Amino acid sequence: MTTHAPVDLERRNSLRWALGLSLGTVLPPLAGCNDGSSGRATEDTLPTPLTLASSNGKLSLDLTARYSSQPLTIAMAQDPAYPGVAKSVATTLRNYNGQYLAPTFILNQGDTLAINLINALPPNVPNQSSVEYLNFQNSTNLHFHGLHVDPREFPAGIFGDYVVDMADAGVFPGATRKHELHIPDDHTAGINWYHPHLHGSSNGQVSSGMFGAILIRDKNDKFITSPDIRERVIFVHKVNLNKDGKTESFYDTITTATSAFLLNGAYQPTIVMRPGEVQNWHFVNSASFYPFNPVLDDHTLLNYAKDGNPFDQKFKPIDKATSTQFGNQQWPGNAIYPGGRHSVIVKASEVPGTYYLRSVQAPSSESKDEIVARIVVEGVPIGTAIPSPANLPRYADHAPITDQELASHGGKQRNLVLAIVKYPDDRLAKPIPAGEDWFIPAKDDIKGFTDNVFASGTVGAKLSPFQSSLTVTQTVALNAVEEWTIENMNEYPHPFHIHINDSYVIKVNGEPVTPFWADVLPVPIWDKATNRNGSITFRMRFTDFIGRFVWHCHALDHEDLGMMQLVEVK
Ligand SMILES: [Cu+2]
Repeated sequence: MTTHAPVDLERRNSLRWALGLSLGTVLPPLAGCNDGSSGRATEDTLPTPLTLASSNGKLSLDLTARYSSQPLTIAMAQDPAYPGVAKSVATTLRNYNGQYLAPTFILNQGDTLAINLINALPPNVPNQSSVEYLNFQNSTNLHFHGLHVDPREFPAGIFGDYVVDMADAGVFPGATRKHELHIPDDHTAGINWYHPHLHGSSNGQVSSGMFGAILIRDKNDKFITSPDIRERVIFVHKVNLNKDGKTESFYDTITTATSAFLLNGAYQPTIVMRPGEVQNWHFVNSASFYPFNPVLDDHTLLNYAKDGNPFDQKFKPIDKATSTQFGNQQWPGNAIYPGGRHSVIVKASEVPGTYYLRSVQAPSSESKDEIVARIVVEGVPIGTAIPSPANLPRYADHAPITDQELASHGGKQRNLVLAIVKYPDDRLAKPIPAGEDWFIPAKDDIKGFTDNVFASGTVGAKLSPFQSSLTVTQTVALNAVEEWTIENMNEYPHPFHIHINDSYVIKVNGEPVTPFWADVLPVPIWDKATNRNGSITFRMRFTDFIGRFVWHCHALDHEDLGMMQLVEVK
């Protein structure tokens, strides 16, 4: 990968101070090394997160959750036209380090990431909800989505990728938590991200803007070698603002109108490329519910990694034709569901002009086509070669999981299901545990959510929501290899996510697909005509780490309402 000289010392030192950065380096924005002599007339307006890199194997910093105020230009309609109708809104939102865009961390394999998570949010507001566990909107914690690291608090007081907090615990306003993560020497190179994961407050906090990227580098990675290839982290996000420009409560996240997509906080920004230029984009969907299904007019996006997992030395081309089709299935497998990441190579047309990046409607999606960015191709042509997919790195722990390996490592099969059911329903476990509110009461007047129970469970057994229970529902032996099938009882492709270990997808609706590694999987929807649940089947290696972590729906509103369960590896 490209390396860059650090920014000048004075600026770096003041940034270090402002960031509470004790070990590590502030890098200039991720970029290729085009020097401005390219004859560009148009300004590139896609915001760039600050980039912090490890030095001597360590990145150590304070990450402070607090409110900050900034104007955001947002549009409420998903506009298929450019420019869309947008307005500037004064917002006051929870985010990290007082910036709408949190820093990107760059780490090498084998590095240590030490974070002092400081909760500088104001006290929790009592009685925002009659559902007790939704009253901790300013308590928080931290998840490192996509990292294969220790999930425990070990030793005492030092937290790994630990999210096993009760809703009324976690990191309270005024409290701090120390995280220390050791990235394995053979960790996959690619895009991951960090965000809060406290049951009940994750949707409000992530919606507000509490998220940032983590790029893992592999020094032996030969895929991108040209310094002319600009790398960009692109968070695709939607906001839910109340009349005061805030996202205060869980209710604000589901009872206010959802904005059109913002890219790194900007509405329909302009990305400038030279004719023939190659760029490397990492899309991260940090929206709560909606898929991002990218199509660039007159171009093919060369998808080379899903969820930070490089494909097996080939590209998956993304264009209008592939946006609704996955193999022979009508399944939104090419769309980026909440939590998911696509890394793509894009080579600008040789023909100067304006092209539009769209999020097009995915199968089984409520979203509409919208223009999310303008791509202006201008200036002096540059004939950058497309990196060869034959150079995509391979990792031993992401080798295909064969039938033989599965059989020789336990090979347990589990059938799980994600479900929203209307209360009461015989499929739900009964009775309702004392003191647990299982569903949104009608008196809270939440359109569409009243009496819905957001649950999950084992196929053939009763369903239950997570709520405040920290009961382990699946126990796995360390080093086991298992095959899990996740079913979906609804008409929304709940994006299944499991922490710590990646999934090797082998089947969709029981039909074999070209296998691939992922950590966010939209599960095909329930089929009305045949009354059959949709399903996805994958294999997992439970290597390296014991401890408790979660699997859940990454539509964070569903997660907060209970569509989550605990797994323990021991
Ligand atoms: Cu869901």
